Amino acid sequence: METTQERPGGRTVLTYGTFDLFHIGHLRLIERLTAMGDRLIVGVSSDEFNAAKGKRSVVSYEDRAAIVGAIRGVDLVIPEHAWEQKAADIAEYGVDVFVMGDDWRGKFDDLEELCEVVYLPRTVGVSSTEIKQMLRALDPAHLDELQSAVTSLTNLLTHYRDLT
Ligand code: C2G
Repeated sequence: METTQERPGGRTVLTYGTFDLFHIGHLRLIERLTAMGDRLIVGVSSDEFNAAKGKRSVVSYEDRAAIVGAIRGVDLVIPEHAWEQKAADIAEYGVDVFVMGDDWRGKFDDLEELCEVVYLPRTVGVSSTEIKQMLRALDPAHLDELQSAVTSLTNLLTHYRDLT
């Protein structure tokens, strides 16, 4: 991975994200980004900025940044501290194309004055939120709730069957 001093020629691509509980949707996006240029810069949301986004990530910024930085084709990881830093990052790193998943479609069109803006289709069926929900369902405390609900339903069905 390069340091901020190296400025190779070619087309520079930029994206941002939380990348919590890194999953195939994140990987498919980054793979497509690496095919769009010669240098890929990924802004990873800091824990504090996540809180501002109303998100509490499971994995720390340091670990999320390390995971993203280890992916083949990611040349530089920078911290994302605020919504407003994109224009300055685009200027500082000579970004040619800014790319986000299409759940953000239209949200960053103002950056079209500075560089190309592209929204790519999200990978359907996976998200950090869904993974968290699945993990919660496996939580023993939650399983007790489910068990008592199943018992009540079974008793109700048995009672109903006795009545008919
Ligand atoms: N993504 C995707 N497919 C999924 C899930 C996410 O393509 N199944 C994309 C999103 O569209 C986004 C990137 O992966 O472009 C990172 O997603 P998140 O980690 O959820 O980041 P987000 O909360 O969207 O933060 O300033 C921009 C924000 O930091 C983006």
